Amino acid sequence: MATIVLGAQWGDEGKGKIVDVLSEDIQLCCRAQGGHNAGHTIVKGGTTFDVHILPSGVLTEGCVNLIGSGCVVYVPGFFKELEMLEKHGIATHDRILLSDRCHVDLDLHTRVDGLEEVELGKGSIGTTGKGIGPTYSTKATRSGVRVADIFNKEYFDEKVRHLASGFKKRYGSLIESYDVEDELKRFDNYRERLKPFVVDQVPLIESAVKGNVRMLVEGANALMLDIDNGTYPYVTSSNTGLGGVFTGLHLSPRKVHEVIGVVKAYTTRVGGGPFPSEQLNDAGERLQTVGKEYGVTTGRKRRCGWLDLVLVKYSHSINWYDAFNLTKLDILDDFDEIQVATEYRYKGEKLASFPADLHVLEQMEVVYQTFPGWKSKTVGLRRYEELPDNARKYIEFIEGFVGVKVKYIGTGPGRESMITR
Ligand code: 2SA
Ligand code: GDP
Ligand code: MG
Repeated sequence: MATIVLGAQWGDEGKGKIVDVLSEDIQLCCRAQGGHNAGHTIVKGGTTFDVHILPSGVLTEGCVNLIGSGCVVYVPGFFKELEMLEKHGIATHDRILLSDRCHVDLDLHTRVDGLEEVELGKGSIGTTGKGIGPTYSTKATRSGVRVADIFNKEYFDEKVRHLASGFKKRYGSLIESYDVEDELKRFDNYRERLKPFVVDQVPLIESAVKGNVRMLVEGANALMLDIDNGTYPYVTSSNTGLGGVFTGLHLSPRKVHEVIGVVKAYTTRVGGGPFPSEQLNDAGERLQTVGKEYGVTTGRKRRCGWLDLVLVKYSHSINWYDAFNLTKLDILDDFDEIQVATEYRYKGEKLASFPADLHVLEQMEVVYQTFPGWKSKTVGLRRYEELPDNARKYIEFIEGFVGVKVKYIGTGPGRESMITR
């Protein structure tokens, strides 16, 4: 049976930390979608680890980690992360697996990612520039290459040359300096190094399910970045919600033990697009600086705002969370007042849910409820009873509003700074 951890907002809720904590009791930790656009930070024994394509169970001895078929993989990035682990004395062989059905994110895709951003101009999505959109695009148009193809050199080279010549026609001089032969030569190098990590995921998951292996699935990005359910087109190019787990991992929905939604105690978003509860004021700046809200992959400042429960409720109506991990509660410790978005109004009417129409999102009014702050340190607390009254009221309001129990509460970046109820 699988426990699934999913981001409930726009990402960077702190999925890496809870996955690391839960992986202690887990045999197989999996990623199902996304690529090295993700940035998951784990603070363990005073050391900070950032993983991008590797699942956050990699630091746990005895936990095998799988990059599932729905992911896109930038091979040089994969090796870079392995090297980072090896530098810390963490074993990689036999415990990191890569599905042969993953699509390969090439340097070619990265080059084109940048160009599509430039073309979009003002309405730019603000991608991580890691080639994610172009790789999922070539997957959808059936012109991409998969990890399995890497091992059939002739076929792989021909497919990549074909892809490159198509892109050269489309982008002309803009990608003149891209040399496909250079990229293919690099793959000659990777081929043998990559082989020991590659698996056929289908029988692997089948036997894991039949053998009652304890599985943990780590969502990357988050529901509001889901290509179907997020704030399209300001989204990533995969299904970051619950659905993506089943297609990306070949896992049956009947084999799910629990879905845990990770909710930051306020809201952040990195990149362009609508953000109803964004605070372009002192409160937003404070959340950004106190919360150290910088992108783990790109270093960009994250946009910040109050917790938006209309959004979290919408997220729940798609992912059906069994429990929440509320993170970064400690970041609110010094605020006199804390606001929470509880209603959207458009042309005088209350909206029933998070709207799809970007114009409505732009014009609607956001209604907030104000809570008194707790003005005392929660950093490092580990028992619910130790939390100040106002912090507990805040948590219980969230539970009541969305109808999901807050089972885990983050009180600091370290794995030990967690309240479990
Ligand atoms: P892309 O690169 O095509 O997936 O970008 C499309 C949108 O998805 C957003 N996105 C993210 N949002 C939050 N966190 C992400 N990971 C990094 C982190 C982000 C970083 O952990 O901090 O370092 O900037 C992530 N990855 C993609 C992206 O901002 C676009 O809005
Ligand atoms: P992810 O993409 O969801 O895994 O989240 P990120 O790792 O991108 O961003 C979350 C950041 O918050 C990381 O720097 C974490 O170390 C940090 N973090 C996670 N939980 C907590 C918490 O409860 N309190 C504090 N102060 N930091 C946290
Ligand atoms: Mg992140």
